[in-house]
Amino acid sequence: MTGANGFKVNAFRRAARASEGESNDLAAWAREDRGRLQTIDGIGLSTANHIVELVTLGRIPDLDTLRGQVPSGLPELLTLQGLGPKTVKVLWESAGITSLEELDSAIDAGRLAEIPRLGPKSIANLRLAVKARIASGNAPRRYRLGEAVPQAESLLARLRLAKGTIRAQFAGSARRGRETVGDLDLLVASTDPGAAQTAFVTLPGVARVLAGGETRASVQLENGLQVDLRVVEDQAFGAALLYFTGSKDHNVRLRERAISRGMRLNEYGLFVEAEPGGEPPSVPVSAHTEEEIYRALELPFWPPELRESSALDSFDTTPSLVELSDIKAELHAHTTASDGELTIDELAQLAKSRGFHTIAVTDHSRASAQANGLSVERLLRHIGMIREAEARVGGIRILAGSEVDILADGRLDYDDETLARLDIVVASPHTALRQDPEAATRRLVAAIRHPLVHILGHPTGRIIQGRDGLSPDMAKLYEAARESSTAFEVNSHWMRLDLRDVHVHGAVAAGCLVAIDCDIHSAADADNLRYGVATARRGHLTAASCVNAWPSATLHAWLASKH
Ligand code: DGT
Ligand code: CA
Ligand code: CA
Ligand code: ZN
Repeated sequence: MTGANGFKVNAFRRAARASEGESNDLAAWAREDRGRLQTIDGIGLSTANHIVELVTLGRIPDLDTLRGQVPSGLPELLTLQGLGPKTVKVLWESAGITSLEELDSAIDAGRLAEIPRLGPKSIANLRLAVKARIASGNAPRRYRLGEAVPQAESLLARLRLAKGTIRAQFAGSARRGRETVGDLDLLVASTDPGAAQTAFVTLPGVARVLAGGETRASVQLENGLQVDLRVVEDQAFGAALLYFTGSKDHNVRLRERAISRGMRLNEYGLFVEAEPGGEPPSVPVSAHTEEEIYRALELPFWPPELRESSALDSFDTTPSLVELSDIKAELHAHTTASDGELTIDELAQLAKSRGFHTIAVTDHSRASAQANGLSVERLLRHIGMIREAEARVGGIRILAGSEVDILADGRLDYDDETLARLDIVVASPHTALRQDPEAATRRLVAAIRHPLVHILGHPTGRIIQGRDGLSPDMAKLYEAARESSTAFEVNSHWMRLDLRDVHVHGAVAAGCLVAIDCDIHSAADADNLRYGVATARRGHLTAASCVNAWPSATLHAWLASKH
């Protein structure tokens, strides 16, 4: 908007994404060892200096200067569908528009018609975007993965019934398994694009149509979520899926790779570059599947969860990430004894129906009084009932466990003698989640190193879009966990996803074990496993380091090693 050099703008974007995806504590590097910042792919000297400023001064002087050059309501306009920096600049300079409200009244007054860059169709689409934003309370909201994915699947189920549909899939950040998504991106291969379009805009739950065209449409659902649809030919579905899965960064790198091999990659396929003076070839080298395109670019297939910002040469072969079907045990579940909805038997049946060999009953400990945590006496009786249930149900190991509170000072909520009676101990922080990083580090390290603890449950206690939770020095936690063979939980609930993806990556790189669990309180919670698995995959977790993917004997040997 200020006319800055595009390469410089992109360098900042790249650095922002690189630091967002970094599992190391960049603030510590900025204070102690600033040269190390530049070892991160995407961070150069100038952006490293700005990170140091941000950490040491609490602000970036250049950014303050830039903010001073632009009206404060203007950057928000960039978050509207269809508005890029060049158009926003024109709106500002030739129509004096500096905020959403001013844009809204300018559209209503018909004042945009005189602006050169904007045709009637763009103005109509912009009007819908502005009205939708104002209707949704002015905030560009992001939706949590577990709020968006079920929506995507029910929309796809209906689109698959439309005449001419061959395949249909969701792409975008939802497919990459990001913890929040800005909008949904649906892709349909169809022999009858008109039928797909009609089916789309008349889907139940659609509140308004934001934009339409021959092969594309955008709608807003009643809950405010925006959904973009692309209809493509089946022959080019792979290329479109690759393009719309993103991330933009990954796409840019793939395109560079194609160019370096004399090819051109776009949403329609991978093409051989035209001979000088010749016609561009209309038949792609590959376009039908993503796998073919990666192969033609001489790259291993990149799982969608890894398509964020890593350089393309980070793998020689496809990393064999943990998969949903690898999970054979649930190690964190509650029953009616504390705050769960299921009985021990119902829980066991649920786990059996998923093909699991083991289910751990881990009700809350006494400090979680609001969750009806168990006194020592109740716990001892509960262990007896779990043993009886195991004998009664059959065909599955039912472990007697506890989700024991980690008190603010790092002590556990039951004494060691009580804990020693259990098959599995999940230790979790539930209170004092605002304590300072040093205290949080001491607290969590103490729990990790406790000889009877197997799993550190939802380690930071964060709630996505709710609370930040603890921010311990993760490197110290990784070290303690590796030395004591304690696993970090990835809590699969889409409000938690804790550990988060970048911390899973840090733990995996440090050689730690990870447990992916659903923290089951009701039967539906078991369906959240996919989000936990996606988060773990974003953190490069393999089945070998995931305790829930181990065969029964390996899992039980690890559990027994803690006595
Ligand atoms: P979101 O919706 O903010 O959570 O994130 P995405 O990644 O789903 O982004 P979205 O919905 O804007 O676009 C979906 C994908 O389409 C994106 O990941 C990559 C591709 N794409 C969209 N616009 C561009 C673009 O201008 N350049 C490139 N290279 N790719 C784009
Ligand atoms: Ca999206
Ligand atoms: Ca989109
Ligand atoms: Zn729990």
